[in-house]
Amino acid sequence: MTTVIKTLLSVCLICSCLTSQAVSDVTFNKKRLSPTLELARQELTAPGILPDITQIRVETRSRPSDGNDSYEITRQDDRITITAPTDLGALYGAYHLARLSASGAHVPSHISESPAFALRILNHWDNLDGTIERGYAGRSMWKWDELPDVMSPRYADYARRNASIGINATVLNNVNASPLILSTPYLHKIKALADTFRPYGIKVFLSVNFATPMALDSLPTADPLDPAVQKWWKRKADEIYSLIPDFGGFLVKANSEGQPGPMDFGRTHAEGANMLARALRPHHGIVMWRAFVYSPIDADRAKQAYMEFQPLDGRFDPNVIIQIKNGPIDFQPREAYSPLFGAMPATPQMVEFQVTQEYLGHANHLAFLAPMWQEFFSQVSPASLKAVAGVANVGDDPNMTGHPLADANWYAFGRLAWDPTLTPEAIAGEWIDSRLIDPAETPADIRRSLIDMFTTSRETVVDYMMPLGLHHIFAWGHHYGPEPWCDIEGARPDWMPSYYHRADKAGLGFDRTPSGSDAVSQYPDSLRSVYADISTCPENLLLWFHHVPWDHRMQSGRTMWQELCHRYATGAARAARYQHVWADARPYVSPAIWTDVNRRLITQARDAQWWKDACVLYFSQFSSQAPTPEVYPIHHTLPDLKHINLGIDNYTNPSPALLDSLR
Ligand code: GCW
Repeated sequence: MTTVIKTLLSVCLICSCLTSQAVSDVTFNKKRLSPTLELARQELTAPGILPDITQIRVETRSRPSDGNDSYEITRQDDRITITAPTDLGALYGAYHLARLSASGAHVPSHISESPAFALRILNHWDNLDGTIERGYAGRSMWKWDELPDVMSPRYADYARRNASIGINATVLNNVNASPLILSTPYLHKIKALADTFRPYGIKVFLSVNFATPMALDSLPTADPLDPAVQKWWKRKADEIYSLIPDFGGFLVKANSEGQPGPMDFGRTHAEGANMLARALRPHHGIVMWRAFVYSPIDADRAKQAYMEFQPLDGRFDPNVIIQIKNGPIDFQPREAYSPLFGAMPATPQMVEFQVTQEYLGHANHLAFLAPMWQEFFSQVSPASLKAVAGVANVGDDPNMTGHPLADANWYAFGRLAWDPTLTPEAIAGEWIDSRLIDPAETPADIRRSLIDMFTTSRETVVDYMMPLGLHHIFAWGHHYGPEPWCDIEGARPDWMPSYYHRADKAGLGFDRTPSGSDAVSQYPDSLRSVYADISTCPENLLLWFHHVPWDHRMQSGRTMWQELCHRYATGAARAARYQHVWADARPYVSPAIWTDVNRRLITQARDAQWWKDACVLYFSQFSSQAPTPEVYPIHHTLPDLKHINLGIDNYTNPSPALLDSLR
């Protein structure tokens, strides 16, 4: 396969070798193929797929009671059989073969697959005006002004890309939801999308604004206990299902960051969620109710979701799932897991990951996130969760993800939602082999270095942004550059970096032990004691849980200050080294992708310098110690950095004054 052809892989998953033949004999036990089986047939007869195979037989039993997405693949010599209880299972089997084929891998004699989670869902934060909150890959894919009359072919591409990695649901709009999404004209647009996605096994969900009855139909209240409000939601649910019979349900951000919710009417989250759940229940719909809240009751933001939700355990209807971000604060480069997981045994829970890189360098930095999600699953058992959601990194950019390598995060999300035991190395290898290089033509050491670059990249970002458990020291608003000094008059204290880093002459970090905010007590006993003790707390979370003296001795033998300098220096150095890995890979990657990624890696390395310089210079004012030698060269001065505000807009469109200040 030539590297140029690989360029096309972002829109065409199976295009192996265009000159070779298709599998000549693909047969089905069913006489009439459903749209889903028709898609499977297309995948299995695509040119170049499985050059060693002559025959593929697809056996589906379609017993709806089996209702799962599992499949088996058996191979005997040059013949393959896919067996699945449902048509969708067969399609997943076809995608599995397509994946193996695209990466040139051998088809083993037996494969048996069944997803760990029944619901594997993307959350789009797309607004109806075409913008995407925290989106870095262009504008929204959904062309609301054209729908339902004009159907972009990209809708089917999108569905295929999801289905090919096992994603089976999507929330189309931002959790900061416009009430208009539930208006009848919009429902017709959504129906058109749902019809396109259905053969791919993708169910549509919507984010809803809790006050929609007031905004759309002038009801005087949205009180969940008011019968007129309940009736309004029931009617709305009936209307939705009359158009989209397999509609999935609602995602709700309530009483958070200005969004309306049941608490505006003196009701609880449970009362609000149950009211919506009862409207959906006759249609088998569900409510995903987010636990991302800021409660006024406690100073430590890391404790708030737990304090607000844990007491409601057992009060939610069975078709409500509480959707919890992986960490207790907000998608930071590294967080401890949210203690709400496992703390509500009588309530279904699901995790929300962020695939879009709001806090990890947007579409400029390479940060392969499988290691982060794997870390989460090593702490929270997948078996304790009902579902997995990922905030999408998808937009209308030609490659859909902005950074060409960010497609690997979309891919990794789908693969881990299917099988959370997959290792980051395995996922990176699959993606690199099938979408970036031709493994047969790429030297093993180059392939290995690419996999290493992927699997170390998240830790690299942690090191140059927020090592040792530091968190939320981002620049105001855009969350791109560093601004540990940020101080906005009148803003919420828990949006200020100093709230989190707490730097002073004594040390650095947030004391969450019993002598501090006591957030450690929200964890199970076994962990509480580990986290609460500075000598047993994992060092990668040290400043998350402790206010640590500058001269505290670390495992490396360095003091905390020296270790901090060391992490910033190694993070920045590693980011710079990725350019060499990429340079070596140049002959094996398509020129367009190579050039694009190269440009972004240069930006990333420069940003890593900014982070290192800003944080080390800023914190040295408190440590009263000079940066260690490995931090040098230091390229900027603190006054310059403060003056610049390191915003993404400043950075991508630098003003002459900014450029001057950097010279
Ligand atoms: O991560 C923060 C973001 C907001 C987002 C919010 C949330 C959609 O900065 O942009 O709003 O979390 O998850 O609701």
